[in-house]
Amino acid sequence: KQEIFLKDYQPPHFWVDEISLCFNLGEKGARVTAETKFRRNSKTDNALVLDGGPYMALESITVDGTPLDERAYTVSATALTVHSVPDQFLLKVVTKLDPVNNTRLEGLYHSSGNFCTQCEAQGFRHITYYPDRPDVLAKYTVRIEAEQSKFPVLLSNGNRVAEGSMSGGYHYAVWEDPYPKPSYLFALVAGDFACRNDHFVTASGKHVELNIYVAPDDLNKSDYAMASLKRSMKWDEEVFGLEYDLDIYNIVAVSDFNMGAMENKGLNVFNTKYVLASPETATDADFSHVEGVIGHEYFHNWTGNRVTCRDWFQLSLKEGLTVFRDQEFTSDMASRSLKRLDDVRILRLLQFTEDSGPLAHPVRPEKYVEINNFYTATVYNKGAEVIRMMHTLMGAETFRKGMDLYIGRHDGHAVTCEDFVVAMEDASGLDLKQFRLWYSQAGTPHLKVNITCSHGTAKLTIDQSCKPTPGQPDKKPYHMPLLVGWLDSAGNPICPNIGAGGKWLKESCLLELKSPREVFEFMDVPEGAVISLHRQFSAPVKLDHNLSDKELAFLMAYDSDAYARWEAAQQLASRQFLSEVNGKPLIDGAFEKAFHFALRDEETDPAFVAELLTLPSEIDLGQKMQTLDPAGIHQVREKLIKKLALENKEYLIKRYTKLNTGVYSLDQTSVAKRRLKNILLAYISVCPEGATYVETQFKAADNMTDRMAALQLLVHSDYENRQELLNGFYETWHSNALVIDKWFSVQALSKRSDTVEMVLKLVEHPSFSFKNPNRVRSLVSAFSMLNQAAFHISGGAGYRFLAEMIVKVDAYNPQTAAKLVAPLGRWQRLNAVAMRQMQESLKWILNKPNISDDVRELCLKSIE
Ligand code: HT7
Ligand code: ZN
Repeated sequence: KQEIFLKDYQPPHFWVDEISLCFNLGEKGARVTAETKFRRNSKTDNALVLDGGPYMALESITVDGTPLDERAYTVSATALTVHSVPDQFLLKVVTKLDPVNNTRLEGLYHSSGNFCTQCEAQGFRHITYYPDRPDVLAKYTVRIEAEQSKFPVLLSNGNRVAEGSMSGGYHYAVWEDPYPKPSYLFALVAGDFACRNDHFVTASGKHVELNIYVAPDDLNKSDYAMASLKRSMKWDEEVFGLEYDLDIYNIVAVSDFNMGAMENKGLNVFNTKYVLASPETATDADFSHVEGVIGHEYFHNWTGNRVTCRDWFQLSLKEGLTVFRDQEFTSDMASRSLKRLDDVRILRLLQFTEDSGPLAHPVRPEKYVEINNFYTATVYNKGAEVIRMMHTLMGAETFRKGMDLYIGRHDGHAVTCEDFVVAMEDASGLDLKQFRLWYSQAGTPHLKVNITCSHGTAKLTIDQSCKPTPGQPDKKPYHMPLLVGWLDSAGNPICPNIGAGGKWLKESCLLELKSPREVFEFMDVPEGAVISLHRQFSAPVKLDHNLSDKELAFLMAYDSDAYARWEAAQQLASRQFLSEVNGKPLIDGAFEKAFHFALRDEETDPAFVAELLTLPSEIDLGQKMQTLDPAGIHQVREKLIKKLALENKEYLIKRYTKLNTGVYSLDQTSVAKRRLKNILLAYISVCPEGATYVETQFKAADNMTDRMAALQLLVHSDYENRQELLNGFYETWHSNALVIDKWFSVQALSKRSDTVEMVLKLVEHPSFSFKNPNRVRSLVSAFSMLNQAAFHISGGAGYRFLAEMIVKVDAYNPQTAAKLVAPLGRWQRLNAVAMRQMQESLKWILNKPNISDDVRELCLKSIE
């Protein structure tokens, strides 16, 4: 497959004004009749070239009612070419599809007895021949015909305009979407579902019918999703002035899905994982993900659907912006500071790792082979950080003006990231010329901050740099906001004078960085004051500084900025680890003292205390080492956990016991307490009496958060009845797929030394399936992406396991298989033996016959 380049973008040769589709659905096959009205846009030659996939059969084709002679067109595996067409015409094409055997889960497929579609990015071409590109917007009318008893629910985009019975036990429904849309937003669902129905009245008084369709047994797990949808609708009106535009909003949950959810116009299709939640089956984190993803898809209605992308290089235009919007939504619904910590953690775990390896690419890539490989943490999460930096630079009010301008200018059009930045510039008057480098340069910038203080003047010298990434050896300096603050010697916020180049915004000062070196001076800084850097994680960078352990411990105790306070704790702990990994124990035990203090803090939000007590993950620590030593990190981290636990045992047990009371509730205070309680239990679990506490919580738990927390600790342990309890959990929950996913994951995340063997056995388990993406991710991704020590176990068994899984999954589902490849490309900082083993695993995959283009593209890049 050939590379496609952003610089080669050309407008389409034909526009489509309207398309009318008729789906006749049967388990033996589906017949699709597409009648498309084309209008010529540019006269290059007379031919019409339409995208089409290799899995459908062309049954008939007419132009303006005249059947085409076989010599008048050519069909290949990827296109239909009609050699000569008039400037305007109606093309009628009938295709035959095989949804039951579609395990790729794109186009039209069958999942748990129901039909559904997935068209982003290029799935529509597997349904009919069409200009399957986001800049061709058309009005859709869709008729669905299916057996009434098996498929009572027939849905598509827009509003239902007709329905009725047909002969042979069939029925039909006709849907019309008044808003022109690209083909990637088309959707159809036919099946047997239960429906949770509700409504929402918009700010302008419009009544919107809301429906969430789930499997009949799951109806009792859909109320949180519905409440989240209503909160999303209200929030978008209040914060962005954006109202819903159709009379009906449908969500359908399916269990076989390549990603989290899909924002099809008026008919979102969701992975069950992001719809179904009840206290018995879902953890607090699951509830929060449901709310976030429901919000994300809803917010796409404006940022993605009404204003869409000109081409797929602009993917971050809708994804980065919509992630930013869903992050803001969650921040407003729950705790802004905790949400920021979660987002920073994810960014560092997924995006920083991506940016430092062979798969690094800009937020707006310049070329791709397989677009599905570009639904990445860089496009989504770094894209959201880029939007957030504009928000920080101009402030919330001006950002809102920029959004209004962007939507007002581009509603109903397919546009570019450049159009967004121009709207922001026009609204704010800021010059974002240099800022645009965030879209075109890959890699994580590195800031080195040196602080010196003399006679009340603090001088900040900030050097920025960015390492080369594939194809980009030299980087220009970025324009970014750096928020900093000051604390006096008692820990109170102060605002010393800043000369030119800085601006105080309440308790934080906004510094704008543009040059490779910037120097700022704060005047009249009192004796003993401490600077707090990188507040709110104001730019997606790595930052080093010359603050002492004592200053970090002080920030960890007093900083009013949650991110900076947490980061101080993380850095203090990291320093202790890294000196221990290198064989030099820290003499003054600054982190241990700070831990002792934080554990006994009963004033601060318990959820935040939990964050302060959570040590940096093995992956975080690995990112800080020149040569990655997964076993060494694991050992030292476990040793420190044990030391902290034993030193604080009585207090840990006392505070745990106090928190382990009260009835279950999902309110924020209860969630916060559970979070702290379960962190404390993790420390207690490594004490001699730990088994009793863990087992008691596991058996007594009345909710999945507490049960899973205990189960994870059981799995890590070598407690006597470990296997028995793990088996018992399976027996109890075997019929709930989402809970069994968790059962696979906890085992994949085990800290035990026999994890690889366990994971190899789990692939043989009757409940494991290579066809179900959730199940594959729950075992294979959890193991290879999150369990650093087990994945890198000496001998290379972890790498060989992952390679085998990639090949097996690829045979059914290339998109899901390709998402597993990245860990095999992270060999650069490993020792020579591990490096070779990883590269051999990549070669082994590449030598397999019939490997997909999706997997090949990533393996080739990873091996370079
Ligand atoms: N816009 C969607 C991205 C997507 C997708 C979703 C489901 C299956 C396959 C997919 N390919 C791309 C999801 C989102 O970002 O909201
Ligand atoms: Zn999205």
